[in-house]
Amino acid sequence: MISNVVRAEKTCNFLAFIIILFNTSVVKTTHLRILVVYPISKKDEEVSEAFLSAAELNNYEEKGWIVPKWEFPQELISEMREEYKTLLERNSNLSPDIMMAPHQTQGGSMGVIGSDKWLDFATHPAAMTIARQLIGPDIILWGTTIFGKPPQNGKETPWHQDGFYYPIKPLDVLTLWIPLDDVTPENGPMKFIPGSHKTRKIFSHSWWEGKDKTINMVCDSEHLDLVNAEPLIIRAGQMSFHDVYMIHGSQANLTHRRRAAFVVRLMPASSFYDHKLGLEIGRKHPLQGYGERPLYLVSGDDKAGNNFEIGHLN
Ligand SMILES: O=C(O)CCC(=O)C(=O)O
Repeated sequence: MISNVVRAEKTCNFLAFIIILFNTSVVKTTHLRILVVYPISKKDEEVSEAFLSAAELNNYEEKGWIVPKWEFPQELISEMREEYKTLLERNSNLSPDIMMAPHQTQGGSMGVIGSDKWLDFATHPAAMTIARQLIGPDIILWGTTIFGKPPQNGKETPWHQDGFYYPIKPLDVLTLWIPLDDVTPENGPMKFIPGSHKTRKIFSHSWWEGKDKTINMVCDSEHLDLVNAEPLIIRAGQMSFHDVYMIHGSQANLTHRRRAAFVVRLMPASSFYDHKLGLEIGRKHPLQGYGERPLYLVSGDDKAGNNFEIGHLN
């Protein structure tokens, strides 16, 4: 029995499903196990206008993040905002400050009831074109989050390196950060410490108590070159990509204007997502759900024997 069926786009009809089943270059079957390939119709599609130039790639290498020249159409941003409104209404019992896994329809680790639309947004062909330039052709999506930064009391995200938490070996992750609102110097922009990714080291972090933060593991101050920190001031439509070793954070939003951002975590499919290690990490950070994260092969092929069954509930 094939119990973990391919997670196809809503629009994927039965015929497309059959074609996909027999297209062995896209779907690998081993002992009737099917990799979860999503979204099937867009996988590996290139958008030439989105290509980063050699100078931009060099800039990414040097600084650790980049804002590509390509922008999401405003209609798509409006669609994301609408979907976010619906998400907030559907999950009105939860805090909007940090909502894990809006792409999981049956509730991820925080119980957020999301929708497939977030997977569509996350895998926009132009964004994937850029991601392939940055981490190679084989890509797994293993997480999404919305940092809501609501007006007046949007929580701080203290200085950290994303990789501090991740059960991924070798550690290599690209974060795609998509603001749903214009980011201003006042409404809690992300700040990056340029070049802090270059040592490829995870620095020491310490637990800072407090419900005024979206995360509590904070990079220790001796690693922070705050004088050179640069704010990410971009409008809705633009996006940024940053490296897993980059030291970054954002201050609280005390303004009257929301600064929500949809965040997508991508890893090269040559790395292994270790769900067992994720479970261990999850004992300390249960809301992150690292032990049950569903993986989606969104470009190329899996090269590391990743498990595409865990976490796919529907
Ligand atoms: O959106 C924010 O304020 C923080 C986001 C962040 O830390 C991340 O995407 O890694």
